[in-house]
Parts: sequence; C-alpha cells; structure tokens
Amino acid sequence: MAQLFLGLDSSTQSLSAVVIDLDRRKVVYEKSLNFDQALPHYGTQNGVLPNRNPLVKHSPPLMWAEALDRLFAGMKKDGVNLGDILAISGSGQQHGSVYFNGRAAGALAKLNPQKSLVENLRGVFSRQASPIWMDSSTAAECAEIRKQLGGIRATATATGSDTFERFTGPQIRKFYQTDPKAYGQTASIALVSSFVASLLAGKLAPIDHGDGAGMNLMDIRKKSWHPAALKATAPDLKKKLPSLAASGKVIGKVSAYFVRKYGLNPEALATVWTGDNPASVIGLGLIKPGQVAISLGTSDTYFGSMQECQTDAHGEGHVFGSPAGGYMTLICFKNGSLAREKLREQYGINNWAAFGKRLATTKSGNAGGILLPWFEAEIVPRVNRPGVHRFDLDEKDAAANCRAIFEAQMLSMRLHSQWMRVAPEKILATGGASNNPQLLQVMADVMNCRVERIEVSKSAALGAALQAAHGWLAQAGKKPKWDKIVAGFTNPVPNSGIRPNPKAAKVYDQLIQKYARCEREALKSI
Ligand code: XUL
Repeated sequence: MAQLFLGLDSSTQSLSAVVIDLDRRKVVYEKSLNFDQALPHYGTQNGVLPNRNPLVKHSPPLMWAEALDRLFAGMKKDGVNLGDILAISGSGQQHGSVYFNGRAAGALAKLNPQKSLVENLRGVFSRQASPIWMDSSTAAECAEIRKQLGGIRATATATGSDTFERFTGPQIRKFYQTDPKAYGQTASIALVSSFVASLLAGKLAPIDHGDGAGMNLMDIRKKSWHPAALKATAPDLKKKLPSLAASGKVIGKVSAYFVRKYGLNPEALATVWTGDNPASVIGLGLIKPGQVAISLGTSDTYFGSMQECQTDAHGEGHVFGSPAGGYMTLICFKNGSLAREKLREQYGINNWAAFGKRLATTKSGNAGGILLPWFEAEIVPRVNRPGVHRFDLDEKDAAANCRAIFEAQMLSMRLHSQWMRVAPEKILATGGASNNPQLLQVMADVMNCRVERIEVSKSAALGAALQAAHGWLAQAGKKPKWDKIVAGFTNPVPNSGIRPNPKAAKVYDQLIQKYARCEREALKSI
C-alpha cells in the first residue's frame, strides 16, 4: 500500500488538492476547483461576494464546505486511491473568520453522509458571511485595539504584527460593535483553515500557531491567547475561541462522513491546518532559519524562517509561527509586478526579455539614480498617497529606469527586513518575474546572497501534504525530521543558481544608505 498524504488549500478563489506518495517522493495528483466556475450559485466574483461598500470583502463559508464535497467527489471520480491516504492536512487563506452558533459542535459530530455538507451545516452559523483578508473596513477598530495595547511597537511585540484591517481581531471587534446580538449568539469562531479542518475532523478544530498569529489575538512568544488583546477586542472572546495547537498535530481520525461517502480509510488522520503562507514556507522547503524566499508576483513578498522571535517595531512586517517550528516572517510589498509592468509600458518595452536586456546595459547602482515605484498606495513602507519619485535619475533614460525600479524594490526589501536580524543564507526566487536572469542578478547583488529559482505549483497545498506526512509520522512515534520530509519535493530549478558579484554587492552596501534617505525624504513630502 502506497503511503499517500493529502494536502488541501482553501484559498480566496479556489480549493486545491495535492496528493503525495512519500516513499516515491512524488506528487501523484493535483486538482483545483474554482469557486466562481464550479459553484456559480453563490454569486461570487473571484471568490468574493459583491458588496456596495468597496472596503467590505466577504465570502460564504457554505461555499467552502460545498467545494470540499465537490473536490472529494472529483478525486473519487478521477480514481485517486482515497483508501491509501494516511493523513490529511491543509491551509487556508489567512485572517478570514467563520462564526458558529451553539449547534455547530453537535452537527459536526454527526455529519450525515446521506446529505451534503451544506445540508448538514444548515442553521449552525451565527453569521452567514465571512470577512476575508481582502476586507479593509476596520480602520477604526484597528486604531482602538492598537491604542488599548499601547501603540504600534507594543502591539507588534505582543501579537507579532501591528493591527491590520484584514486581521481577525479587528474584524471580530467590528462584528461585536455592529451586531452585538449575533456576536452574543456566537459560540465559536474559526479561521478558514480551522473551519475546513473541523469538517474533516467532525469536531471543532484548534487554530494553529501560524494562522493564529494572523489574528492580533495570540501572544506570539507564548503561543497562547493574549489576555490583553482579547480584552481590547470584544467581551467573552476567550470562550468563543478554540484551543491553539501546533500545525499538523493530529486532531483525530477523519469524520465517518468522508469514510462512508468517498471511501477514505477509517484510520486516516485529520490534522490541524495552517495559513496559506505558513504552508507555502514548507512547500518551498524553507525549514531552517536564514532560508528565505522572494516571490515576484502581483505584489512582491519576502518570507523566511527565524528561530528566535523578532518583531518589527515599525509594524510593517508580520511574524507568524512556522509549521516547521520557530517562526516565519512575511513582508508584503504591494508595488511588485504591477509597478514593473507600468514602467515597462511607459517606456514602450514589449516584453520582459527586452526589459532585462535594457537593464543589463546599465551599471550596478545606476550612478546613484533612485526611483521609488509607489504607483499604488504601498504597504511597506506605509504610503497612502501613490506617486513615483525619482532622485538623480533622468526620466527620459529608459534603461536606467528599468534598472532603478528593480534596484529600489530589492533595496527596499533589504532595508525593511533588517528587523528580522537574520541574514539570508540562500534566497529562493519564485513567482512570474523570477525567470528573468537579469532581475535575479540584481537580487543576488543587492542582497549579497546566492539566489536559486524554485517553481513549485501549488506550494501551499504541497506544504499541507508534507505537513500531513509530518503529523502522521510524529503520531506514529517516528520523530520525523523536516529536511527528510521535504527532500525531493522542494528542489530548486537545476543550474539556476546565481552568485552575487562582490564588486556590485559593495556598491549596494553604500547605495542602501542613500535609498533610505530618499525614502525618508519622499515620505516627508507626501
Ligand atoms: C497574508 C494575507 C494573504 C492571504 C492570501 O497576510 O493576507 O497572503 O493569506 O490568501
């Protein structure tokens, strides 16, 4: 019998599955179900319910439950050996929350396989729609909680992050303030991750230290609920929160619902889920402190592992628990590919290869020319008024501007990740723009670190499958080691390594100071 493990990822737009065969070190099955396409009766657009207020972003939790039924039915139809799956874990879009009333625990315990999950879950919610991470309607609540906790630094030190509109605590506070009756009827609050885990386990699942850190409610160092944060958020909150647990910890056997309906093994284990970013950390193989990934996507993100908990006094970056133990950081820069694309268009450059070639005609450091690419409001550093700022840089010089935008993006990452106090040992580059060698050379030079490319499709679901394997082996008393578990699944692209050029690295050691000055000046002027 093959040792199969299933990882699921309930993201904003889709539910994905990855099945791995641990002995053969192979992904044996992958599938995604797009909510808008597969479940159009919920009326979502990109997984989100339409709303007149552009700041409000909600999704229906029943849609996530129905997607789970559909996905299992699809796997059965596709001939996946569901009976060989030993354990299931998963990840969810972070921060989103689900509100159960007192009937939920009973309904979960006796899910009837003759009915659908949606039918089984009728009448168990105290709130029909779930606020998700794209919601930014809680600025007032963020300010209130931050004030109660003593400001940005104190909030970040206590919970791992400053208060953010999308974080669960401010969302819970808004719910309590706008609908106190429904809040009162709430018996239990879940995250997207612990909600879907609860369906699989047939009981209310714990929240893990990765996703729990995205709530502004967990003491980031003690990994327990933070009494002052709970008090600052809403009354009686402790009673409504599940326990906290390590990601991948075994909750119990999978619910009989899935055994009878889809042929899962009755001995298969349901484990604690995590957030999509913590799961991706595993799916990219970042299991040791100093291992860092830079994802060059619509937004650029910098995430990595740390042993000791350092928090960002400026409150720009986030610290979450890592499923591999210790901590991970996530710093999100909004003006990523979006900004690069705008600049490319401005200079009429047709494609990325041409952009890279233009950049390569210029010298490292661009003779001191700096461009701050805040085409959109920026998260790091906080910029509310968009605008592009140039210093000692001729706007007419297309090649210099191509270099300047990416140098600035990398210098910003280097500057705003210093609070982690972990110099990266190796950087894995991923995301759309990472197949551009000229960009990766700038990355290696600015960070003064070797860069390799990694292309893992569905890194969160893969990370969840690896987490399921880890949880199962730990339960069997086999003391699993993370490096052995990820081996073979998270290999960088062969021969993609790029070494920093020592001369260029020296240039950036100087230029970072000028870059920081320019940032300060620009921020003062807006
Ligand atoms: C992280 C965040 C997003 C979601 C996406 O803080 O809000 O990356 O996790 O699903």
